[in-house]
Amino acid sequence: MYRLRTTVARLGPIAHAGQNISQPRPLRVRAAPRTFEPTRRPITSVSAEPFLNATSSNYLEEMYYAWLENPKNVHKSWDVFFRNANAGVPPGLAYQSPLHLNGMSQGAESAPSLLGAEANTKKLVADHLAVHSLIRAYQVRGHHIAKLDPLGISCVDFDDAPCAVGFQNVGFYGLADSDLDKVFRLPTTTFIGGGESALPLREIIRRLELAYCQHIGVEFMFINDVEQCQWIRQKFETPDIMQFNVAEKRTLLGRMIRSTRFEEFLQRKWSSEKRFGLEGCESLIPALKTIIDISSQSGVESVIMGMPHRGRLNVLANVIRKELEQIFCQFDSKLEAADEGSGDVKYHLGMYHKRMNRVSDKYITLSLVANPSHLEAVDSVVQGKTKAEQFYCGDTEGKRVMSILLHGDAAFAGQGIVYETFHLSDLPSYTTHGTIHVVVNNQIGFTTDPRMARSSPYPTDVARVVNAPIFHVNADDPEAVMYVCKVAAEWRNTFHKDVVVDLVCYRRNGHNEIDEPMFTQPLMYKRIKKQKGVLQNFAEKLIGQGVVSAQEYEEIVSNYDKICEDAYARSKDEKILHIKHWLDSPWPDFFTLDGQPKNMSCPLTGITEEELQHIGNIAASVPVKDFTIHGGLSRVLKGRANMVDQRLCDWALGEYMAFGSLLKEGTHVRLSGQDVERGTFSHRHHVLHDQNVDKRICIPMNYISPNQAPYTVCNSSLSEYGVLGFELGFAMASPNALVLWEAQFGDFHNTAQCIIDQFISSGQAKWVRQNGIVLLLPHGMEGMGPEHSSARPERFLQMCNDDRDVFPKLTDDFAIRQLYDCNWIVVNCSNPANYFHVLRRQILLPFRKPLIVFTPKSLLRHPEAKSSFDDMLPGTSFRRLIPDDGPASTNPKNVKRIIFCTGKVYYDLTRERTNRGMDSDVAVVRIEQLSPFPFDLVKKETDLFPNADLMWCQEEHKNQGFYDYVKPRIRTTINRSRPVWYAGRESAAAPATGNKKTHLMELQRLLDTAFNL
Ligand SMILES: Cc1ncc(C[n+]2csc(CCOP(=O)(O)OP(=O)(O)O)c2C)c(N)n1
Ligand SMILES: [Mg+2]
Repeated sequence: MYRLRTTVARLGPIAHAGQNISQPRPLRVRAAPRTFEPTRRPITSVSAEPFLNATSSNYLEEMYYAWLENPKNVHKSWDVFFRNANAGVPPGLAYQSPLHLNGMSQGAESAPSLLGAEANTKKLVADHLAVHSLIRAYQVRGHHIAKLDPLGISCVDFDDAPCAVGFQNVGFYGLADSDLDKVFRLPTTTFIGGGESALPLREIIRRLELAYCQHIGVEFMFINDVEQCQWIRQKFETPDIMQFNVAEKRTLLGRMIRSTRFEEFLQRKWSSEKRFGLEGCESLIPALKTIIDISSQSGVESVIMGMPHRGRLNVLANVIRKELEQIFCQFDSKLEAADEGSGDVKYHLGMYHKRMNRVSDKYITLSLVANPSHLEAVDSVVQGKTKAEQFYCGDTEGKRVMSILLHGDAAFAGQGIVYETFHLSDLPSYTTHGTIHVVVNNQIGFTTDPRMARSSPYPTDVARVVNAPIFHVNADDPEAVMYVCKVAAEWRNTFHKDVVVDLVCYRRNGHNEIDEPMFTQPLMYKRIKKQKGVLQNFAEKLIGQGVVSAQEYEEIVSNYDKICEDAYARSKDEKILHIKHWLDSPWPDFFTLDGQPKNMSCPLTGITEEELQHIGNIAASVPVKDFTIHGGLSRVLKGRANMVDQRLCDWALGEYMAFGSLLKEGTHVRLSGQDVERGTFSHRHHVLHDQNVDKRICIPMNYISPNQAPYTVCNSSLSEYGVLGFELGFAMASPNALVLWEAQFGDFHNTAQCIIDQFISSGQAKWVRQNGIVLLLPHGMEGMGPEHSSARPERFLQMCNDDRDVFPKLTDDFAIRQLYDCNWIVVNCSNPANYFHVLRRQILLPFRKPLIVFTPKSLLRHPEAKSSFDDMLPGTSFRRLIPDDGPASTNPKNVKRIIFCTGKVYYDLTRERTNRGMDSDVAVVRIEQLSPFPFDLVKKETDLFPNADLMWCQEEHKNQGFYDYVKPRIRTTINRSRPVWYAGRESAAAPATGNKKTHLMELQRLLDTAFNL
């Protein structure tokens, strides 16, 4: 094998050299005479071996393999050539004309007959090469002419790339009609021979047409891996490979009946209700079921699915097997909502169901992730959830848990998140070991034609970036669909890589059932109206084949109709809608049986001195032997060791303490985002790199305790939308993990806005699903210009669900109740201890809420922004508000002003206050938890300083930052008895100036305002 590789490799450059100088082969008219050199030209290094061009290299490889097996397998001329090449004869000299072989006389008198022999050999080689090219053309471009479109109107534009296949095009390859009955040896890169190694050209073409140009179009030749290509060829080229027995056909028919009759039932009962029906793509249901059957047979126990609106109810009913009455009752407008939150419409809700798979006889769990209207947004969420399930069950190769993503044609091509998700597919910390993508390609997006909706020929071209094979299939041929899905599932379970099934279909109705498609696609819809239903066609076919009788068929149909009718009758009894029944990720052990928190208290979050010391020591050391770290890093670790000696923490060490202690307590911690391993600001260094050994790394956090939970820290791809969605999905799988996503700078979160708006802030209200994801958003005005300053706190605060005008009832458990009621928690910690506590609280709470943390930049190294171990010991906890603890607090009646602030500006304010000698006049109070707003603690402060005026100070511009959120809440707290003044930057369009001097001037101005009493 090694010898083969090296020889072929050695031949490679010659081949290319040959290609460079050889003339392009002229495009021939049919059966044009072939031009061969009648005599050998003088040998030059490359022109002597013109057969070694790129097209023929596969043929050459063939010959070479055959020669390796036995030199007699090939013509003598090849034998000599390979012997010479193997012996290292330089390019151009390895080839010897057959004329000169076998000790033949080179006398002038024998020349004419020998010349004829040479010409024959060359023609033989050239014809084989031509046949090989033809086979290859089918493999590469057969899908161009496959009959994929049930309507026959497809306008897939291949930019006029020629697809010269078929009997009529043999001349293109230099073959003639007279060659059609000649027998050609088949290359090993095809399986059309079945058991035969040679076939007449006519049969070769016939078999290739069957394999590549019927109802299945296979796109795969861009895959670099030979084994994978061969695998696919074998699946589609092997003669008669697409065979189904009677039982399989009957199962398929049964599934088609369910799929079709379900939509018809809904149409009959609720003709004017939106349901985004599947009509025109009914074979989606058997497609998914086939994928699930095959996957279950190969050991998959859990399938996580994400899908858009189209056919969703049908998938719930017939794939996941949600009780029909639960679906039907959703159409009842009088149904009362039983759960908290606003709920969502029926075609967005999720589902989780464990059932027996009849084909494999094994249990399988199916879940459909709830999703917003935003098409494709759920893609990376599904991937994250899948990854988490794989992680928690130790499925490192994706053999037990897998994902299926469904797409619409317009959305798959149009939405960038699709591309971002594909790019996660092969990254070690993000791979789910292969996703099966199914595209409902109804050749329309709402009212827009594909030619206006994408620039690529197929909607699926985006998948080519990861070399995923793409199987296009005419969805009006259920057997072809079933076969393709079987192959897709086998592919995924063999290679653990993504694969795409493109169901080319049509949409029988408008975008929804009340839309009129004739306004915009009149001709298409005239055609659709004439289109016979796929079930009808298929049933007729099977009845014709005697697989099922007409009577039997009618019976199966009426049986299913009755099932629907009975469920409909039962659905009338449902009076209350439980969104909880539509939960995609239940956490049964975390909640009580009713889905409530097990208690309403949160333990204190401090840890012992020993733990602090131990984790600190780990953070300051390299826990493996013979590991050379960078000199600069040695200084960082030394600095940490010094801090531990002094019982101090900076921000990075505080984070270390939080993660380390949670890990020690058995909580998995996963930190993901761009450059998080080192930290954008070079402060974290959670992954150490050996300076002498390539790729040798050490993660000290995994050396805290023998029984600790694993720590995952992973630099992500440069994507926010994709990666945040992924982490949200990861956090969905289990409540017992601290899952954090860090933005490189806070403002970059806006490219993930869809995940924040549609899932994080409103997910629980819509889908009664809790999620404890943590967003770390570096924020702060450091004079670094508009792009890196603001994590846009105003946006997060504006989406908080607490009422600014209502002063809440202060009960003993007010703080935790408030957390329970909120849609998310927004904090801006001013010191490492508080950051430590809020991270730990996130896990120790008896419920889960998303946590938004504005994190610092310059404070990472600010000498004052350090915390003592004392603030992290048992008995300590997160401080929602940090009161002034200086001179002002000792004589509160004399205090003239309370400045409320949050985050880094606190340090500017206290420095300025001291500089001005106003420590007794002004109290500076930090609000660390902005939302839910600490009404109780703010009231304490305003009560404490009765004679002080109130001010909110922020470094952000007035129309940004925290002001608009905080001010009305402070006013509500004091019953609007005092004004709340503002010190901060003026309103502006950009978040910050790009000019350092202006920045400092603005800062001074706001400090002047703050202390202008
Ligand atoms: C991100 C996003 N943009 C716009 C829409 C509005 N919209 C809903 S369906 C639809 C067309 C979708 O077409 P396609 O993906 O082909 O799915 P089909 O409805 O044809 O099954 C559009 C534009 C949306 N839901 N999400
Ligand atoms: Mg569409």
